[in-house]
Amino acid sequence: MEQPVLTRIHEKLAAQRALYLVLLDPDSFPPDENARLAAMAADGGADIILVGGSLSLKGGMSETVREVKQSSGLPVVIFPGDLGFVVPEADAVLFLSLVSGRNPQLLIGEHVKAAPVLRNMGLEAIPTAYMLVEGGATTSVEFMSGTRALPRNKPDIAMAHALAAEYLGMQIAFMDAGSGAVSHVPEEMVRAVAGYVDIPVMVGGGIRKPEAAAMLVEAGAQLIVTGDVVERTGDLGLVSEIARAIHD
Ligand code: 1GP
Repeated sequence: MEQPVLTRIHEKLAAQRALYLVLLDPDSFPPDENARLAAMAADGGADIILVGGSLSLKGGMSETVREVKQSSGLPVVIFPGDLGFVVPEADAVLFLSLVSGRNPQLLIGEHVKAAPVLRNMGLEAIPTAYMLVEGGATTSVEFMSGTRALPRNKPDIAMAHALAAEYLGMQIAFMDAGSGAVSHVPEEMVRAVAGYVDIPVMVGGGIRKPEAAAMLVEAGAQLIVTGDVVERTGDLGLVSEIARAIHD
């Protein structure tokens, strides 16, 4: 299977130390407002737009993805809570396995349902290990998935999960403290995991400041995700500063 978006990620990582992914949630804003935020993110230096979330109460994935893609000119990758988020307008989908949990539905069950749908849509699947990390509050992912987060003070547990995911063939290790987390994934955990696996480490959840993004990249994160801070502030200056902190 061809993987143009994943290939592009690796090409960019050969030239710059990390990439900036901005997450937009179709439940937060209507498509035109998300399109405006996506254009702002692109101006600010974002590399990829993620669209998705844990729950979809309002729908609107197709319109959002179409408008976000058009306004930003960036690759749009779905960050799915479930199969309902998958639409053919996107460039790729994070094919997430919730490896920090022990819920078989989120380790293989949903994938069996999703795989033929992705194939029929011609959507690139990026096999991604999703590791939920304690962030100081109960997250939507924790509640919806019925799984526990990895303890934030146990880097060894995170290391073993990421390595197992790599050995299972997953292409990205995504450590997420969940949207709006009080505390982002600890620097020490990122450093430990990034030094232990060969696949790129993605980090998200509770990253609100350029300094935090820079510190996590310094620790070895190659893909940094912010959602909440972009949605709440819509501030081009702040997004540009975060992008610079990630890239430079
Ligand atoms: C959540 O990692 C993403 O899954 C983004 O988190 O909204 O806290 O930036 P924030």
